Amino acid sequence: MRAAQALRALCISRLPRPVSDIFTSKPTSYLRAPHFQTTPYSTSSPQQKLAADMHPHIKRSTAFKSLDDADINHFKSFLEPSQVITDQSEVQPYNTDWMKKYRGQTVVVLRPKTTEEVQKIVRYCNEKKLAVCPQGGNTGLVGGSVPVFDEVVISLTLMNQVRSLDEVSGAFVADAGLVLETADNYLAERGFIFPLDLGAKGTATIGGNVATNAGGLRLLRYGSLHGTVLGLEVVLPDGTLFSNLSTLRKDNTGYDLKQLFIGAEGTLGIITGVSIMAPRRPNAVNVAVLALDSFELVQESFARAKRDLGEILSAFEFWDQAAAEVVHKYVSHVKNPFMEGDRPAPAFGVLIETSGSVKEHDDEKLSRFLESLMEDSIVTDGVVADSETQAKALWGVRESITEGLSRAGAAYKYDISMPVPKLYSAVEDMRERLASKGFFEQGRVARVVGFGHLGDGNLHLNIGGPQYDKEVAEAIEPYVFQWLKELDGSISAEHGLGLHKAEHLHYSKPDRMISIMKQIKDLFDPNGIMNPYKYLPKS
Ligand code: FAD
Ligand code: 2HG
Ligand code: ZN
Repeated sequence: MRAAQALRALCISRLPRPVSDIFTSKPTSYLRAPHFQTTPYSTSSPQQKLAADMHPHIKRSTAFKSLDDADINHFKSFLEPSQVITDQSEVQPYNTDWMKKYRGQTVVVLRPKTTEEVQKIVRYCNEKKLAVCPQGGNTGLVGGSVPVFDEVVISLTLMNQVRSLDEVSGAFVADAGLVLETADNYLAERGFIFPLDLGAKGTATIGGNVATNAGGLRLLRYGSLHGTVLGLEVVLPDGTLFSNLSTLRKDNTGYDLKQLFIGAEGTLGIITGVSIMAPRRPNAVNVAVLALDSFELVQESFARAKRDLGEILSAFEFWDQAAAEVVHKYVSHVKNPFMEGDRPAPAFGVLIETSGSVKEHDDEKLSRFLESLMEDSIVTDGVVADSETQAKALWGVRESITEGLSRAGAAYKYDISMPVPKLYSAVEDMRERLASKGFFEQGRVARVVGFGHLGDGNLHLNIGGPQYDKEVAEAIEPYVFQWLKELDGSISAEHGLGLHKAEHLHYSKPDRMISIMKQIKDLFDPNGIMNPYKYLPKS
C-alpha cells in the first residue's frame, strides 16, 4: 500500500478524522517540481568584479610561476586537446562561481580522465610552482571553487565512473567527479541510498562534497561524512598518491589521515576516489509540511518529533516567511501549499520526513504525532504527501530557497551553527540592525531570510538585495561573526571557509588550532600550490 493511502486508511480508522482533514491545506495541487538543477556554469556579466578586486588585501603570490606556452604544450603532450581548455569563452564559466559573486582569472582548465593524469598534472605544477584550483561541480557557496588569480583549474568532472558496490556491506566506491544525483540514482536502483543529499545534487560531485564536508538534508539520519566516508584516494601536492580506498567499517591502524582531506576544500590534495558507506534505502518514506506561528513552536515540534517519531525521523527542516515568499515569487514551478490564492505564507514552515522499513508502523506513528500537534495548537496547518511525486514537490518548497534567493538578486550568505534555542535570533537581530541603518527604506536590502537544517542546529541566514553593496556588506561583517563568537556558534556549519571566511577563522577557532592547521598545510603542501589564498588566514 502506498504511503498516503495507508496513512489515510489508518487515520480514518484510528483517529477522529483523517490527516488530510486535520489540515486545511490539501496536497492535491502539486506539480512535480522539475528536478532542481543548478546551472553548472553560469556566465558572468562583464560588470562582475574580480574576486581579487573585491579582496584587495590579497596579492598574487610572487612565489608562483605564470603559465606560459611551454606549460600548455606540456599538458597537451599527455592530455587530449579537449582536456586542455584555453579558449577564453569556454574558460570563463570555470572562473565564475554559482552565485556570480566570485570571479577568477585562470587562462587554462585541465580536465583529467584518470588518477594518473591528475598525478602528472599536479607533479608538474608542483615542480614548476604553478598554483592550482581543484574544481568539482562548482556549486560551492564560499568562493572556494574558482581561482582568485591565474591558478590552473583542475576540473574533476570527466572522472565520473562508479568503481564498485558491495551489495552486502553497502560499501560504494566511485570517482570523485561523479555527480551526487547520479551516484544516488545508481544506488537507488540497487536498493541503497547515498548518505548525503543537497539541493545542488544535480551538479555537485561526490569529491566536492567530501572536500567541503557537505552536510545537507540527510545528516540528521546518516550523520556527517566524517563518519560515512570509509576511504579516499587523493593526489597529494607533490603528485604522489594517498591510496586509501578502504571498504572496511572498522580500522584502528594509526592516525585516521583520510579525515584531514574531508573538509580541506582542496588545500591538501585532489580527491580522485571516494569510498563511502551506503545504507539500505528505506522503503517507507513520508513527508509532511507544517505551518507554525513562532520559532518557539518550531522548537516544540522538533522536540516532540524526536520524542514521538524517534528512530524514523530522517529530516527536520525549517524556513521562515521571507524564505517562503522568495520561492513563491521567483521559483514559479514550486507550489507552496499554504500560499494558494493570495494567502500569505505562515510565519514558519517545517518539513518533516520519516524513513523506515515497516510502512504501517511509520504511518501510524506519523498520524498520531501530527494529530497531537494539531490538538495542542502547535501547528496551524499542514499537508502530508500522498505519493512520491508529492513528497518530491514538498521537498521542492525547501530545496528551492537558494535558487529563489539567487534569482531575486544578490544574497549575502551566512551558514551558522548555534544551539537551537538561539538559532533564529541571528535573523531577528540582523533584521533590526539593517533596518536601523535605513537599508530597507533605501531599497538596498530587500529581505533577511532564515532557513536551514534545524535538526542539525544549522541556520542559513541570507540577506538579499538588488546587488552586492559594500556598505551593506560592512554592516553585516564582521558584526555577524563577532555575534557568533560571543554565543559560541560556528561561522561555518557546512559550506566551508573558501575565500569568504578564511580571514575570519579566528572567530571560531583559537590561535593555537589555527597554527596547527598551518603546520599541517605546510607538511602536505610546502610550496602552497593547492587552492591558495583560501581556507586559512594569511596573517
Ligand atoms: P565545488 O563547488 O566545485 O568545490 C567546492 C570546494 O571543494 C572548493 O574549494 C574546491 O576546490 C574543492 N574541491 C572540489 N572538488 C574537489 C576534489 N575532487 N578534490 C579536492 N578538492 C575539491 N552545501 C551543504 O553542505 N549543504 C547543502 O544543503 C547545500 N545545498 C546547496 C544548494 C544549492 C542550490 C547550492 C548551489 C549549493 C549547496 N551547497 C550545500 C553547497 C555545495 O553544493 C556543496 O559545498 C558541495 O559539496 C560542493 O560540491 P561541488 O562538486 O560543486 O564542489
Ligand atoms: C541549503 O541548505 C543549502 O539549502 C544552501 O545549504 C543554503 O543558500 C543557502 O544559504
Ligand atoms: Zn544547508
